[in-house]
Amino acid sequence: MRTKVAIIGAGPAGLVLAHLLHLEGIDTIVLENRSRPYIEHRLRAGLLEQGSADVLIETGVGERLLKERMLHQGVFVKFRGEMHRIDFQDLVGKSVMIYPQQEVVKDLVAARLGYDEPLYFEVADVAVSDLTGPTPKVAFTADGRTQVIDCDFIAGCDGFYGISRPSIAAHVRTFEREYPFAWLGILAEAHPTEDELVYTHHERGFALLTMRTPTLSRLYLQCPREDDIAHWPDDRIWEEFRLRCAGQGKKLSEGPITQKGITDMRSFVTEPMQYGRLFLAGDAAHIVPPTAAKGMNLAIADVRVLARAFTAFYKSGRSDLLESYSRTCLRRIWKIQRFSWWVTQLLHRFADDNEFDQRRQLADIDYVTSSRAGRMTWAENYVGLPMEWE
Ligand code: FAS
Ligand code: PHB
Repeated sequence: MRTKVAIIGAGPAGLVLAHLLHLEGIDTIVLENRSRPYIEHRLRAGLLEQGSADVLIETGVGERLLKERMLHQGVFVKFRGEMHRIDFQDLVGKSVMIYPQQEVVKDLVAARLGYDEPLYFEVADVAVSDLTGPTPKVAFTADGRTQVIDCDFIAGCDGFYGISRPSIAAHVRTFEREYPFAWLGILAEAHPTEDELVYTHHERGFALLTMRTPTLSRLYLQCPREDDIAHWPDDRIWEEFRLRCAGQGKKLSEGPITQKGITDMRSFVTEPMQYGRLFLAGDAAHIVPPTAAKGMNLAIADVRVLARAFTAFYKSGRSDLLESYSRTCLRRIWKIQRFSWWVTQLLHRFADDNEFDQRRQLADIDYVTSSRAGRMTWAENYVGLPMEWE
């Protein structure tokens, strides 16, 4: 098998990259180790920045997004039981939207299969080799047969637990921060409590009210790192949300819980994001705590940079953008790592915080919500920082 760019992983990074390269006439093969139903129903991110949505809309895969997205002009921050709105339109003239990651994946898989380019599901034993030569290879097993792809480049879009980053572990450095808590997330058949998201600081712990549709709510609460979902029957979950979300604002909207799970949190960056002809993108290269809703948006930003670099290589014979891929991505990635860490430390309870730290944290939230400059820093980071060329 032969292609220009072999893409490992059919998440947002791999599928957006494949789509952008298709539009440039650059052939690719996409390898995914899960089934199509699995990746199209896996509950992940919910919030898209305008920049990410624009990529999908402008490249012809945003029709359903335009119909079904829930556009938001701001968010609420709640602390001491008081609601404070951060108005994105007033502060930065932009908005964000709820359009679940699995819907993005469905739209891109449909497009890929529509223009009939190779996308292999349920592959196994993916392995890369010859990364520093002119023809790197990707071996994999599909339908019991081992196959090898000869290619010009490999895009490692296979997420945090994929094989791409480990394949170049000897040639990269990683930087990590773990958090002393996790998120318990639920999907509930209940209309969203408020029209916009509510980020809540409470002495019992952080809570976030978000949504998926006008009749489906997505809610998260901070829980201990090693917590077990078996310890959280539905009535305990709702009781905890009622306690943390008490105060100003509408009464918590409750309903049958259809999914629940615990996600751990980390900040993680790989430098550089490339070795030889292998390029890492998205979660394969970095992870942010989900607090600021940046994971999927960062993945799309990485492949916008990578697609421009591949296009310059094939259209103009330029390799400079490929050589500078990591540097271009990492400058923006570290700013978004900072913001994701900042929102997480601002709103979560840290068990080892003494009374000074607890009062300092409340003053921090009070400053951010009561000062226009404070609200502006939240708004300009949250709606999406500009890409290098913007
Ligand atoms: P992905 O992990 O989405 O995609 C990688 C793909 O590669 C997967 O389909 C995987 O099956 C495949 N793969 C892995 N190993 C492979 C191999 N060896 N061979 C072939 N294929 C392989 N982000 C937010 O912004 N907001 C959120 O609320 C949020 N919630 C999350 C909840 C959970 C439980 C998790 C795990 C992540 C969450 N994220 C959230 C982050 C998430 O949305 C990621 O940032 C986003 O999926 C990144 O996209 P990709 O880089 O494409 O990686
Ligand atoms: C989500 O809808 O899953 C979501 C939204 C905003 C966040 C985190 C998660 O900050």
